[in-house]
Amino acid sequence: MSTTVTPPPKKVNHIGLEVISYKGSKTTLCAGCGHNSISERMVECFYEMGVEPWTVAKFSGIGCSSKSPAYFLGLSHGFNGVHGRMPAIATGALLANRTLLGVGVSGDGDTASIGMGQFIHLVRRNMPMIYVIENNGVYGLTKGQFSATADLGSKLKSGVINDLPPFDCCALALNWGATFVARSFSGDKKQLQAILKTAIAHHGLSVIDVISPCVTFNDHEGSTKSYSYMKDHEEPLHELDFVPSFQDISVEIAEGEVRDVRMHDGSLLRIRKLHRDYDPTDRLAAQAALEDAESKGEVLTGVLYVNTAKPTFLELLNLVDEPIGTLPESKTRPSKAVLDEVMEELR
Ligand SMILES: Cc1ncc(C[n+]2csc(CCOP(=O)(O)OP(=O)(O)O)c2C)c(N)n1
Ligand code: SF4
Ligand SMILES: [Mg+2]
Repeated sequence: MSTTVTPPPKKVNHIGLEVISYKGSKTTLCAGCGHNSISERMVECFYEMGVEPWTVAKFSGIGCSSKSPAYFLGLSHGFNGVHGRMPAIATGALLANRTLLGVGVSGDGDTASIGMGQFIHLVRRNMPMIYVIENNGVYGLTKGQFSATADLGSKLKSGVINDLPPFDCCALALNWGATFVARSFSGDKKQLQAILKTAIAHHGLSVIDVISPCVTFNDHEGSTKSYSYMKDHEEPLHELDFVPSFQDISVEIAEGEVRDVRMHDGSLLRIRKLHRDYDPTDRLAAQAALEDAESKGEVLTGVLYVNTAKPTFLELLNLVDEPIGTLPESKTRPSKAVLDEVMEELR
């Protein structure tokens, strides 16, 4: 007698997609590279948030980090640009189609060395997109030279000491008006998940600096971007949880235990205090906290700053709701009569 075995039901998210719909190609990065963990978090977070992958556009520059968008969201749009020029490409694409959810992945070299000018203008504009910096303190792809985020006194494998002070991309982003600024560690799964999900819900630019060790060129003693350095020096500001808008939020919480920040789509960033009082809506306090941590050699992680009120670049430009890339010529080009009138006025 034959029995029919019913396969177990497939696990899907709230829009009915399996996790495989959020995966990308197999990674070609080194085993143990922090960037691979960040790609895994991307897959999990977009799946759990139920984002339609075809509404996402991934952008990157050049570097091991910039290769990583190939390893998640294989059904999304993607553009791998020139080194340090990803912000201009992302800005153009998102202006042409404002309905896309932009996800930029950059490196510390791509952002803070060659791409600094582009990065700072993206921040100034509050371009609505997620901007992840996979920060390992070196140019991994070109064999481990110091980048502009390498800490003063940090040592290369060859023994060379870095004698220049670092740029802190979070401090720069805070200074120039970013509306969501966070720092995390590729080895801190829970924190990075909550930060990425909040960034998906955020209405504005989210700058996320993730310390992401390069196991091949910058994971030795004397490096300040290694796994062991981060284990000893990471100082989480708070414990984070993200409650999406489609989930029941009626969990019993004792008064004073957590602070909720309501995001644009109604979801909540739930912040549980650790050792200190920290208000992530106070920009000056965030800057002071970063400076204090730097003077103590600590790496402060968590949501440093969030501002849900500032208009985005798309709002400032007063763009039409429809993607301008799909408008017919009759709507985007003045008629011959209008052009003739303009010419007449200039006579
Ligand atoms: C215009 C230009 N200048 C220099 C290079 C060489 N180059 C390729 S990747 C890279 C640095 C990558 O470092 P980072 O952005 O930190 O990425 P990682 O590989 O560390 O993830 C450099 C200098 C290039 N490809 N293009
Ligand atoms: S060289 Fe470094 S940054 Fe590049 S893939 Fe290998 S571990 Fe990652
Ligand atoms: Mg790097």
